[in-house]
Amino acid sequence: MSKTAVDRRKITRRGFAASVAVAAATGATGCLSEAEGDDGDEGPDAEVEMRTYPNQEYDPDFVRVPVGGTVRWTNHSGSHDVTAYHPDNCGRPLRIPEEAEPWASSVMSAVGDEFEHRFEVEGVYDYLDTQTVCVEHETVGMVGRVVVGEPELGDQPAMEPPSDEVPRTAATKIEELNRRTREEY
Ligand SMILES: [Cu+2]
Repeated sequence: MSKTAVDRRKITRRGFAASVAVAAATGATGCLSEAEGDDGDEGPDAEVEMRTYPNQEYDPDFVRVPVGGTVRWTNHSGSHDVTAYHPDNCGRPLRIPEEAEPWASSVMSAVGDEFEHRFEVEGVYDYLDTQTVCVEHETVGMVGRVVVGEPELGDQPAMEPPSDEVPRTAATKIEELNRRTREEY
């Protein structure tokens, strides 16, 4: 039931974005190929659902986007946020590129609530659900990863083993993400 609501909203928003892009491009050129229409689409490069049911998780927990690409997180169930692993956020350890700006969404509680972030700096980014009280969903392993571009893995704080401050379930997840990231290279 709620799944349907999320899907419909995505489709509606996509359709709207695509039609705006087509109208703008057609107005400028009077002619539009399908490829140009795709370029004009303002939709995200990757989409992630935030779930409480059946599991407390970001789904998928690992996405890749090009440099300058965007990720959209949409709430499926429960309430969650999307917060960069960074000392500015609840004093979490640094697990995003050193040159990148940390971000923190507000808590999203309604089905279909969305947050979008653009990634301008190449690298590996880990994020967590802080629930504004800083650890609640991290303790159940609600963490995810975005790989932007094709970074040199040896330079990435996110590729370090998780420090002792990271709760056990989240640390296990991060170790798994590190394995999967290395396997892709
Ligand atoms: Cu959560």
